[in-house]
Amino acid sequence: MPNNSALGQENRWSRRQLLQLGLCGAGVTSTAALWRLLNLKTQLKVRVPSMDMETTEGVTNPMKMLRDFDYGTLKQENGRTIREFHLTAGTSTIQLNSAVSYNIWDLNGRIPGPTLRAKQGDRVRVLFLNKAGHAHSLHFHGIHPAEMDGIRPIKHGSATIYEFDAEPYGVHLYHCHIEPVTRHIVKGLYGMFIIDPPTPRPPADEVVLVMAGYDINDDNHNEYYAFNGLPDHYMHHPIPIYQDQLIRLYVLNIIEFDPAVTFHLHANFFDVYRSGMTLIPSEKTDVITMGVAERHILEFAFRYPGKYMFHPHQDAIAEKGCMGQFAVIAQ
Ligand SMILES: [Cu+2]
Repeated sequence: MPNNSALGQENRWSRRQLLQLGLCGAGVTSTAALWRLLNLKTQLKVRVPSMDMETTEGVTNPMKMLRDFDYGTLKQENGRTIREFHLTAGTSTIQLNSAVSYNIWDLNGRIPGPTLRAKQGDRVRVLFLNKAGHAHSLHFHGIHPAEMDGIRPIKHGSATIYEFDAEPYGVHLYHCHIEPVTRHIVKGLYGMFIIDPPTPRPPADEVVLVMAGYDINDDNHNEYYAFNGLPDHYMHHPIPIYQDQLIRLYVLNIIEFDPAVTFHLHANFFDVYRSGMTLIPSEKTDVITMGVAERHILEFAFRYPGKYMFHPHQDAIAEKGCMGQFAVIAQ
């Protein structure tokens, strides 16, 4: 395949072409903004490698979770778009490694829970059914009335409805808010909640990474860590992406008991959209610090094929399972 991406053409655009795109002069000067505008202008076709989905099954399936977005069911009511989601809490056992299993609470039979996705301005309706044998709730990050804040316990066998407007756009999250919250999160009740901006972001291969910890002996320290549910999974099954393809990572840190972790990408730099709440990146770096519940959009493309690690640069955490690789495929 010829290299026809905006990234590949970055150095070949003439001043005249840039003027045509309005990129010269006092306005846009950053490389990131240039890529973004070129993307918008050229409407590049996004290529996503096929993946082996058979690597794991059931509650933990990190390969499936990478690009699995739940857009809910669309309904029209009184002239408004309603986006209805169904979330059921249950119980499961996961295998952290060949010797260690751990009892968790799951949402819709998975850990992390589904990546919910709406567009700014939609009415979001979440039907929550608790079958997890203990009182739970779903607390969404975002702007909503107090009665929709998800701090009221929903008993086992009961259901409730959370309904609010999707705002503001960004990368948000939801999680159980029943005390001890640390315990309810460590045992699996969390997920990402993406609200897309009114004007869609440029085309990209979009990938979700949720960083979490497991405190299996209840000592308020994590013994294991994971991206998307399973320790070291992407280390042994690297995530396939294409060379020169814009990658849009949605990254969430939901690791309890550690005050903050970083996310570091090897052999590259990424544009940061803090909390996903901007359309213009605020910085470019190769390591970013996230406190608990912080999340960002990180955008990058790889110039060279090969395998590249990503992990927190708290290497003790990386060495306990929060470790993965991208496998960059030549095109
Ligand atoms: Cu809970």
